[in-house]
Amino acid sequence: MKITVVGAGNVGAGVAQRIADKSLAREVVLIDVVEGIPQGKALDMYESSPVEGADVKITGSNDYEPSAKSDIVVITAGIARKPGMSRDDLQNTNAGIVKSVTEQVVKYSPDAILIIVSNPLDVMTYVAMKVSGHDRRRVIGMAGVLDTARFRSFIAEALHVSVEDVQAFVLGGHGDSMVPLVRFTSVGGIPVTELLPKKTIDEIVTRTRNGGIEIVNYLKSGSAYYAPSSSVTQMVQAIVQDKKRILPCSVWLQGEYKLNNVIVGVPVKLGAGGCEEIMQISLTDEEQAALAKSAAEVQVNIAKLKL
Ligand code: NAI
Ligand code: 2OP
Repeated sequence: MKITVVGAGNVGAGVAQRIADKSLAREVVLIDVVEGIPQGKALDMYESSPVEGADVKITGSNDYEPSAKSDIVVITAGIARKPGMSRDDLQNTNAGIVKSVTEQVVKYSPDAILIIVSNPLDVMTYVAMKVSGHDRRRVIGMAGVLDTARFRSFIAEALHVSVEDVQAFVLGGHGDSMVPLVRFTSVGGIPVTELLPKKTIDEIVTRTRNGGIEIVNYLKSGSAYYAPSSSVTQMVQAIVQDKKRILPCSVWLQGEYKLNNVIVGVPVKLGAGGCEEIMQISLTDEEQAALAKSAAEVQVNIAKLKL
């Protein structure tokens, strides 16, 4: 396995390091436009490998040639939010960046599976899909794993239980109207509604929706990267090890969940083939309406793109 991470900033460097530490690839290539940054970070990571016990070759570059024939490419290039900015405020700048990055990625690694991270996530996944010409199995956006991790950690905190025992998923676009599905949330198999009062669950849903901005308001100079890099790495692991994990990912929908021509988060089977299947579940009218609202917001932003 050869994995390239484009964007050697907070998320990209974290992803490269986690992939290397878990020995998920023989070779990791880190790419960025800023001279010296990917090279320096990659060398620093490589020097940690004797301590971590991971035999992974990690290199950094400002061009794409060293990334040739990658199996997976993670795209984190772009600008991040600062206080007062929404993810949508990043759209014009990041669309240009993701377009040019995808063109290079496809030129050097035509067979790679692409995992998109740059925001606004669902729209940038659309940009990568259009520019690459790949079908939806090979262009997958990361957001649902992160939003679900936030939801799960807040529930575990409220109940003083292990995070491992909290199962949940969040559907929809990676924005304020994402849809945490309380009905499918359980703790050790027990529905969360049996364990927490509605008021607490509602507060956790709201905190999950605002999970990104909560971190931005603390950091001020950028956005979250520890949980995002963990979330990307879980998706990479599912593909590398053909685990067939069921994870919420942003993919192109063609009639699934009564949605057409839009990218939003839905439960997906992730394995060696990328997005191998979209898992369909019946939603209540209220859940369906919330998902449709979230998807409509993504569609409005897709329509604003000039590719
Ligand atoms: P960052 O600013 O730390 O890193 C971004 C990197 O991209 C910088 O090193 C920059 O030089 C590089 N870059 C810019 N243009 C480039 C180009 N054309 N080619 C290659 N590299 C280029 O930002 P951070 O925190 O790493 O976030 C990256 C992106 O991921 C942002 O758009 C952010 O909003 C998004 N994000 C998305 C999440 C999600 O759940 N989908 C979670 C966290 C971040
Ligand atoms: C987040 O939710 C920045 O979208 C990113 O933290």
